[in-house]
Amino acid sequence: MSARRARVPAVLAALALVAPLALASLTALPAQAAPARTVTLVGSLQSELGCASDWQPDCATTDLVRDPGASTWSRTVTVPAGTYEYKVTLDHAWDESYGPDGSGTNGPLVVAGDTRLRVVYDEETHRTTLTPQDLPGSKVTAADRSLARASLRAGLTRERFYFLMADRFANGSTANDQGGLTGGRLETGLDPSDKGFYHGGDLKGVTQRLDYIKGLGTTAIWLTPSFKNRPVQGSGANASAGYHGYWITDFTQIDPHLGTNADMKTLVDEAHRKGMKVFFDIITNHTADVIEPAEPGDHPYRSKAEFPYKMADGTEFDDRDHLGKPFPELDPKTSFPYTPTFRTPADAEVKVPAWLNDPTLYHNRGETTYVGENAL
Ligand SMILES: [Ca+2]
Ligand SMILES: [Ca+2]
Repeated sequence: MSARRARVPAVLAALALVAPLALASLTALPAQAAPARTVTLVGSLQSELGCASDWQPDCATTDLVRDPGASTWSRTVTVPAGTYEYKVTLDHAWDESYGPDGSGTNGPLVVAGDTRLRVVYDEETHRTTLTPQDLPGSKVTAADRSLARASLRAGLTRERFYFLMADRFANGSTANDQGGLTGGRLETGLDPSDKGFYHGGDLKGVTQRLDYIKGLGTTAIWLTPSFKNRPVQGSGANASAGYHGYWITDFTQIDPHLGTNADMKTLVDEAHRKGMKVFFDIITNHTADVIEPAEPGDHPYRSKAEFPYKMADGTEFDDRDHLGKPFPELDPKTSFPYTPTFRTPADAEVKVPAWLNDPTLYHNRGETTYVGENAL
């Protein structure tokens, strides 16, 4: 008994020694582990929101407020009509600042009138979202729902597409900007100062930015046509480049300005890995301008009524009578309203696959007027 009693003071003494240290630690720790931070909406909209001027990281008027129990900070602001740029800064200084996509780049904002916006910054992703609060029709009615029907393409009706022109999206490799060609812009097609020419974007750039694309809510990327194009068409003031992908010469390889077939495989694999589909746009109703009429001057459209097709032996025929059946034998010299020729000997073999170089597989009726039988 006496032995047990004797121990008690020793234990108390030990506690007395430890306790002041523990208390000191408890009071000091929160300040070190989670310093009180501030998150501020900054930009050219700050003067409109009550700050002394724009781009003021220390203007507390546009501070966001921490959402309890969440990783987000938020505030609702009313922005008057105008064009603005914005980002968020931390701790009332420029040392750490983030644009809406989590990078350092400012975000654009254009509003046509007083607009109430919910601003939410997430400290885990560093992304900021702006959500309009008073959009008309925000209360969905039964009539609205009846209008929002599923697509007839049932498998795609829930996809959220991001339509993307690789040449204008992100330049992942400057090595391919000229498409492996040499010379000026009329040879290579490259001129980033002209909207009608290649600007340098490529599939590598898309692959590098897949997280950004997915962050927009994308479930499927729709690429503009990506096969190898005739780099430049037209002449003089009408010259422009195939950055859009609609002047295909080779249906078996990616346009060298955009990258390689391997780059496309990588993009598709990486997109799939992130849960996104990739839609590959292929133009099948025309190719690059390679064939031209031998007849000099302009080439207005010549209709089938006035200029019927002719078989190689000269017999007139209507192509509609040969749907699903073998086509009659044709002769490029006699079968068509205009006589198809190639601009250069090289053009006669430029298309891949090779059967596309057969001029009798084209209408050879002159310039389309986009109406009637020649409408695309
Ligand atoms: Ca301003
Ligand atoms: Ca490039």
